[in-house]
Order: sequence, then C-alpha cells, then structure tokens
Amino acid sequence: MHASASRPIPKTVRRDAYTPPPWLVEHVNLDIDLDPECTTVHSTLQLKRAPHAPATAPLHLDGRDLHLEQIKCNGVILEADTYTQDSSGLILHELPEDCTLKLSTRINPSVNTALEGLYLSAGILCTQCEAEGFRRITFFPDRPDVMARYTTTLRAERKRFPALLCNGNLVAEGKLEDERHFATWEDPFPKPAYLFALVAGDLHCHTHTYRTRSGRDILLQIYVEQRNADKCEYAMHALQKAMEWDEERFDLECDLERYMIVAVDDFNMGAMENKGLNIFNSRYVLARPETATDADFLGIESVIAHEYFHNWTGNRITCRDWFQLSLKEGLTVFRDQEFSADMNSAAIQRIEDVRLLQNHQFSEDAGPTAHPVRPEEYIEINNFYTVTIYHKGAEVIRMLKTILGWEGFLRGMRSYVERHDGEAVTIDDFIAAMEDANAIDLSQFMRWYTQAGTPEVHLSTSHSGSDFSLTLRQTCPTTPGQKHKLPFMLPVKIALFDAQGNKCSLHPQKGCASQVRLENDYEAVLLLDSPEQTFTFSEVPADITPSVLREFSAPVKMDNHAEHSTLIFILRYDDDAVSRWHAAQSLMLDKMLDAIIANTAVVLENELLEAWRAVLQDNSSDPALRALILTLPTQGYLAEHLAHREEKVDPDIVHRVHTDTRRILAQNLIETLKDCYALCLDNGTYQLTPAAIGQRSLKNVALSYLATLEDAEAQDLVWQQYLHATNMTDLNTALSLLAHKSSPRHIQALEEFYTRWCEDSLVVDKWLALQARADREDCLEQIKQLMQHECFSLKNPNRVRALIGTFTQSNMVHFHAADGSGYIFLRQQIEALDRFNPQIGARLATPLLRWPMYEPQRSAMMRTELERLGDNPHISADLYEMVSQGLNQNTIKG
Ligand code: B3K
Ligand code: ZN
Repeated sequence: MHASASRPIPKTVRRDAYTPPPWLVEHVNLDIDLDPECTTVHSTLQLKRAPHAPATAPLHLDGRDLHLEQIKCNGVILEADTYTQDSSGLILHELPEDCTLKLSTRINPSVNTALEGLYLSAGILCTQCEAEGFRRITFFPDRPDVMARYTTTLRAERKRFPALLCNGNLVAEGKLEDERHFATWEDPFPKPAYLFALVAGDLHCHTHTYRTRSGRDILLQIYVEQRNADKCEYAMHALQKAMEWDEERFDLECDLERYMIVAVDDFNMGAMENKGLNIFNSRYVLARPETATDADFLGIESVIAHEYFHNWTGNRITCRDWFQLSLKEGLTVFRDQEFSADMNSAAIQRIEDVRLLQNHQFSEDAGPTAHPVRPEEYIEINNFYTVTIYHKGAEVIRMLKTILGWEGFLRGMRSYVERHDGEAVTIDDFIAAMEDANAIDLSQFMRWYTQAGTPEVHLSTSHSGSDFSLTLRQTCPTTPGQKHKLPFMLPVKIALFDAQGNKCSLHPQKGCASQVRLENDYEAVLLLDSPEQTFTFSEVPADITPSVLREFSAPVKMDNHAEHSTLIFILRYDDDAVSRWHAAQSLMLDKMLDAIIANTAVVLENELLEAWRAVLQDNSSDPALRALILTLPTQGYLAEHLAHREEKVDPDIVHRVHTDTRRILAQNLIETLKDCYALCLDNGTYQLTPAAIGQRSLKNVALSYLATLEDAEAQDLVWQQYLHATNMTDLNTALSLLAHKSSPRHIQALEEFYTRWCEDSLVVDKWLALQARADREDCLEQIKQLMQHECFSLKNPNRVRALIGTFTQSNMVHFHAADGSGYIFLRQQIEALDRFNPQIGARLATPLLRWPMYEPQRSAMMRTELERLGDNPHISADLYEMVSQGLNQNTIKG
C-alpha cells in the first residue's frame, strides 16, 4: 500500500518518546445533560502545572468528534485565537500555573457506532473509555498517567432513563423540571480518564451485600435489561467468590462502598473494569442452564473475577502509558486463571489456558503482527489488546511465580502494592518490586517483555552408569523488526519415571545444583539462562522416561524428539495432567502431519487405537481430562505446525486428514464410544459442579466422534440428545452436529431452534456460530443468507463475531475455498465494518494477514484482498496498521 495525497499516514506512537504530563488535573467536575441525540457536557478542570514543567508548557487536551461551545479560564471566556483546535484536540497556551478551566461541549451518542465514548445500546446510554474513549466525551488530557478525582452530575429524562449511574458513591439525587431528574456521584479515588464510566437506562437491579474480612459492608449491584432479571444470580455469586478469594490468596480487600456491574448487548469486547462501575458484554453476565453452556458459565465466572481483580491490579495501581498494558492485563489474567483453577479443576484450567496460548498466541507470534509483551510502538492502541499482551503476559507472571515460589511471588506483590498504590507505573517498577523483595536479579528475565516470538527448547538426554543428563538448548525465531534474540531465563519443570511408571527421587549433581530447584523429592525446576545447558542427576535407574515442561512451565515449543512409545508411556503413567494431554496431542499431531505432508491416507496403528480405547474406558480418571485428551488438535493448529516446518498449507488436505482421523477413530472405537456415552448420561438434573461439567464434556466428545459415522444407532443418539436435552450444553452440541447436514429434517431442526430461542440474543449468537462452523458445501451461501436474517446486524459485535468471526477463524476448509470466495466475502465485511466500527473491522482482518503460509494460489488471492483493503485511502488507522503489517511481509516464508 502506498501513501497517497488523500491519506495522511497515521502517526506511530513510540515507547521511548514518553514524557511526563506537563499539566496535572486535581479535580474534575462533570455536569452531563444526557440525551441520545444531543448530550451536553460541562467539564470543570482544576489544573496545576507539573513541578518539572517549564512555565511556557502548553496544555494539550485530547478531543475527538466533539462540538466545542465555550471555554472559560478562571471565569473568563477564551477567544478562539487564544487556543489551537484540530481534529485531535485543543492546545492552550500561556495558562496561569493554577487555573480552573470550564469547557462546554456537545455530542451525539445516537450516531456513535464505534462503541467508544458515549453510545446507545438497546436504549441504554453507556460508555467505553479504555483506551482513548474519554476524549470522545469531553476535552481532557486522555492519558493514563493523569489521575484525578471526579464528581459527576447526570441529568436525563426520568421515564426513559430511571437509573443514572457513575463511578463512586451516590451523593445526591432528585427531580428536575420537565419530567427530568438528576444524580450526583463522587468518586473518592483518583483515576485515569479511561476508568470513567456512566450508564443511563431503564434497568432491573439485582442487589446483594458483601461483608469484607475487616467487616465493611459493600453494596453489590448487577443492572440488566428488565427482561433479563432472572439471569443474574450466577454472576452475582461469582463476584462474591472473587472478592473472598482475593482477600484469602492475595490479601487484597475491596476498597469500595459500592460495586456495580451493568450488562449491555452492544460491546466491542468482553467487559470493562471502570472504577466501581464495570460495564459488561451481556454474554459475560447473563446465564441460566437452559440458555447458557458450561463454557459460558465458566467464562462468566472468570470475566467477573478478572474485572474485579483489576480493581487492585489496574485501577489502584495503573499503567503509566499504554506500552505498559500487560502490567495490568498479564497480571490480572494470571490472577483470574488462578481463581478459576481454585474454583474448579486446576489441571483442566491449566490445559485450557495452554490450549488458548498454543492455538492463538503462538500463531500471533509466528505472523506479521508478532510483538513483545511490552511493545515498542503502535499506530492504534486498540490493535494491541492481544493474546500476547494478555495471555503470554500471564505466562510471564506465572514463570515468575515458578521461579520465586508462591511465597516469594507474594512478597513481591506486597511490595509492589505498598510502593505504588495510587500511582501510574511501569513494568520495570513491577519487576523491581519483585527483585527487591526476593534479592534476585531479573534483568535477563526482562527479555520476556522485550523480545517477541515463541522460544523453542530442544531436549536431548544421555544415560551413563547411574548418571542421567538432560541437555536443553534454546533458540527463538526472528520476528518483525527483531532478528537476533538473546537467551531467555526460563523454568523447565521435570520429573523422571522408571519403567514401571513410578517417579524417581532426584539428586542433582553439584555442577548444576544452583540452577535446579527441587519442588519435592520427585520434581524439580531447571532454570535455563544460556543457549545450551546440561543438568545431570545421580542414582537414576536404567530405562528412564523424562517428563519435561510439566504443567507447561514456560510458554515455549518443546521439541523432545519423543518416540511414539514414549508419548504413549507418558499418556498412560504421568501424574501431571498437562503432560498426559500434551503427549496425546503430540501423538495425533504427528500422525496427521505425516499424512498431510505426504498427502496420503491416515494410518492409526493398533497401539494408538488401544491407547485411545484405554482413555475412553479409564473410569478412574477425571472425565474432563479424558475429554480433552480425546479432542484432536484443531485444523488451525495443524496449519501452524506445517508452516513451522516450512510446508505450504493446502486447507483441503488438512481438512481431509483431520476428518478422516476422526472417522477412523470412531469406526474403530464405535462400541467403546457408545458405552462411554451411555455411562456419562445423567438423570436430567443439571448440576454445575466440576464433576458434572466433566461428565457432560466427555459425553459430548464421544457423541461428536459417533456423529461422524453413518451408523443409524449413532445418528439416533444425536437426534435423541437434540430432542431431549435439558440444558444448553447438550442442546448446543447436538444441534452443532446436526448442522453439518442439510436434509429437510436437519434444516427443520435449525428453524425450530431459532423459533424457540429468537428472543434470547445470546442463544441466537450460538445458533449463528454453529452454522458458521458447519461443514456443509453451501456454508458460505448459508452465511450470506443469515446476514439478511432478521436477527443479524453488522452493528452488533457479538453477531459479527458469532457469524463472520467463527466462519473465518474456525471453518478452515470453507473460508479457504479454492475459488477465493471466502476471502472476497471477508474483505467486503471488513470494508463495511471499517466505516462504522474500525475496532471490530480491524480484528476481523487477522486471518488474511497469514497469506504467506498457504499454497501459492490461495496465498495470492489472500494477498490481493489485503491489497484491495489497502487501496482505499479512507480506511481507519486501525485497519491501516493491520493491512500494512500484512503486506509488509516481503519474503514468502513458511
Ligand atoms: N480493559 C478492558 C479492555 C479494554 C479494551 C479496549 N479496546 C477489559 C479487560 O481487559 O479487563
Ligand atoms: Zn483486563
């Protein structure tokens, strides 16, 4: 793409260009007259020049799409020639060192389709300010290191907007003339503008009180649309559990008097941690067993906790600038993962987290948008709310915990909170607190924040007498802008198994002992910090199988050249669930990759089939773990591995091999699958315990295998489950399986489901998603028709993600149709979305950016669609950044 006269190249923001704010805001008084078409915002800022700033330092106020009516400084109207205004804001010169600025602006929330700033969702007025949305409400130094106290008065029509909510505590409310009313809120905590929020609407309020361990009562409120009043109880319970957990595990008590959550249908992401007034995508609040799946319930529990945990890690201690985003996000994801592990099954939680990392973050690291956990530059910060910042960021925190031990990690956390409470800080500040509390040098560890790419660790072993050595070698591939990588400090957790499947006690030899931390007699953490290191253990019996990277102790690709017999051994004997699961994945991955690369039939040896049968029959193991073990790696994951081996991806072959593998497993294990299915059936009473969830997931995995067969009995099981399901988990699985076929009976089932659930938009999203995933020849035609359906709107991000996102990310064979129709379709949707919601449009572009992975014809077609997007001089900065990264991959690498 080329710069053209009509397209100014969007500005790049660089981390090293940071300078502290020259002006501080001590207090903000907002008086907001709410109206969907014309909202007026009167803002009064108490300003003070920062001590370090020169007397001539001008004041920059960010502002976007605002209509400025008036500015007054210390009561005097400022004439237009005393300030500069452009499309990004205002610059005021020669202000007195202390002054009061009053700004009046007007905005029109009803035309705000970007869903940033103040907008309307189903008649509710709500805000989204992170990262830079506050500047769409009023002029302000919209940067996270400017923290201020806010007092806000909201005024609105009483009937239409009975609830008027804002951060902090309600200090006054009352009636006004003309059927209007007001509410004044005071937030006692200084906060950056990105944590500001307001909501006005006709809402049902679900209330509870929580007594903290120091005995303070906190008012908890969940606000939802009236029709959803019966779907809040689960979220409320999750919130209370999260509050209790943070007290126990992190010694952090809630500082608020009132904690509110509001659910809205139109939301660009999952939820937002605004101080005391979280705003949530309704999919992370609303749930009943009839409408929500087990995965939905777990998702709600984790997102409710995540936003609550931000109150300390993010809100009280916030980021100095947006390059520090992982300071709050990586840490808070780590905290929510630990919470979910404690509430449910730690092993399953860990595998799910690893799955997400491998399927999404590893591929981000392997593509053109790869960036370090602390990026060096960005064009549009909204593009940087990524799996790398969030989930690799969480892995980095997890490694710290592994290296320092839980006690050491907590000591570091305590010192971080003590030092920085109330401040806007950096990742360096966090690491410094960890270092000082543990008397450790983490300068090498910092490379996890500065170097992008997934490190690869190669293991080789040798046995000499009773000495057993593990040699670990680490490398890290080139990523955009980073050719040479330095070695990481990384923890590799190990155990050694003897031939009977028992763990051996570990005796590290002197030469390496300082780099080995024994967790107990049988498990050790090896601390790697060089390109290659050897760890030797004494008194090791012959015939040893090492179990390495237990619990997935570092976010790396581990290559241990394991024989299939070794993997089958680990699958059978290892007591680390992650290792068992990983061994099963590796086995199947190898089988499928071999068949794909040679483009031959899949062959599954008896040994493998029997290992699978043993898992199906192993009623002593956790059903949830068995379900995960039996789930094949995704087609997308196969594609990434092909690319890693420098093989071009042909999606048809990947799809054929994947489908055949499932069918061969099903054919060979049909009776065992049926038995397993029957054993997992419940009595129809829905329970949301880890055991019941696990049982349902195993049952549904078994059913998914059976559904690949033409066997009449197997097909009947799917229909029976569809007809008699008493919860959404079972119903959704059954309908997803039926959706692959297009006989009149199957189509009728889809229609019936819609008629039954059309009033519930979250269920409608599932209905769209399962059709987008369907393996039907006419899948894309179906999707185009669904876009015309009464339930669909491009303006609603959940609908877009369910239909278009699912199709382009999870339906490999149809998205990558050989005629390029999937690519053209996606480009058209991105073009349409970019005009009104650039954040959502830019995210959808991700699959096209990976064109170099694919075989030449598809690769060329994908690139062409990216070029078409880039040819439009009017695209948003969000899309510009994505497209230019996509096109800047000169070498067609594997
Ligand atoms: N902090 C928000 C995400 C904001 C995204 C802005 N584009 C939710 C979260 O991570 O908790
Ligand atoms: Zn977060």
